[in-house]
Amino acid sequence: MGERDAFFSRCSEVRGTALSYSNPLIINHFDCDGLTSGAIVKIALSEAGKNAKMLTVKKLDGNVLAEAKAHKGEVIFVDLAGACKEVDEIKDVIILDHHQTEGGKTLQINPHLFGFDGGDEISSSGVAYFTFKMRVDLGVVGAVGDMQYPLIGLNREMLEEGIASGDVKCEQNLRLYGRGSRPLQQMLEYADEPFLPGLTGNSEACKSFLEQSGLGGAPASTSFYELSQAKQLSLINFLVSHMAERGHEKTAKSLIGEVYTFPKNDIKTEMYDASEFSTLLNACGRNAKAELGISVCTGEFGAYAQASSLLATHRKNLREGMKFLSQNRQDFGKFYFLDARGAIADGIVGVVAGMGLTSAAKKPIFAIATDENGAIKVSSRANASLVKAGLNLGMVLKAACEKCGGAGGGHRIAAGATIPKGQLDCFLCELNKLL
Ligand SMILES: [Mn+2]
Repeated sequence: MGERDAFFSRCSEVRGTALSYSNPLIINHFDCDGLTSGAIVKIALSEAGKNAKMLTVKKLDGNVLAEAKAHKGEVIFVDLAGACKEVDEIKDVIILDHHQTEGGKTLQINPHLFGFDGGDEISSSGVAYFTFKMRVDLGVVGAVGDMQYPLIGLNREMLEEGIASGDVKCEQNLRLYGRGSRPLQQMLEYADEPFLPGLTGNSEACKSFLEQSGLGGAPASTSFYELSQAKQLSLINFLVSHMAERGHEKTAKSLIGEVYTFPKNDIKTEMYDASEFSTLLNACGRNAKAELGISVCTGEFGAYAQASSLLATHRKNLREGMKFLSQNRQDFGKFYFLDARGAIADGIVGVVAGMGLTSAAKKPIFAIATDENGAIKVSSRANASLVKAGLNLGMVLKAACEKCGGAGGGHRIAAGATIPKGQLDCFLCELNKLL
């Protein structure tokens, strides 16, 4: 158990400092957790009458640090910078983060500094929620987007506050993508997390499956969430036995779990459901439309429609990426390797790598793509059992980069790095030594 009181008192110290700024610049990370936490800070400041500038970035590199310094103070780093020593050189700066850190001179609110695990107990969105006590929906979405599932620890505390205020609902339900935002048939046909044997990609099979489960009469546009509870249950039962009959009991079980929804948001949109909301925001960030993601969070008119069409394209890219992975993944003994340069965009290669690593995998995966500067972007993913056995991908990437002239780090279960174009062999050798 971490030091709760100290954590919450640091939250209020950070809030006080943030609200004292007159011309703040928010620099936040571009993934779902970074967008939601950045949006919470932005909304909190705007409610206090301050119009903060926002800079959403893929990573904290020299250019971003230079911009931070050029702003002459009042910089708020969100979901990054926790372990960056150079930040101490900027004056008037605060950090809200959850990545592994030892802390520094800068005022920082980070679960790791208070004995909490920022890998699975709370993410930046939760840190931002507890700092400003608003938009608990965004708090939950960021945690889910950072793969902190199910919600435990401080995340659980945030969830319970959301349930108490009527902003969040938590129940055991179907965990298939599109349960709010897609018609039933599409939900089954396009299912890719996980694939549904005999259904995914086969529209005729999905249609007759729905007829057999007694849902053939429902209007074609009906989503899972619009069904009565009894019909939801019967569809789940049919789906589970369909999978079990085909020898996929384990996958069938993974279809059911805790689901977090937001009754105050529109049931027909991704924003009704934490997991779908997070996918929507990731699609914005990973397709160079981070600002759009922020606008969706702040509820700007028209933003949702744009984001939702972007998501359709994003999912098509992911399906193609998965296909590439299934045909090109190599087994390097201690790890899997995917050279996706020229095939998968650097913004989504990590997502693809994660989707391609099952919970039963015995080794991590490292995937590479080319970034906008021509350097090699590395994304690595592990699973819970590998982490439990002691694997720390953040440390592995950091160490490998020290030898090969790159920069990397992150979490135990997911981490990233950028290395110079000519250093791939060196990097792979280091991985082989470190793992
Ligand atoms: Mn994060």
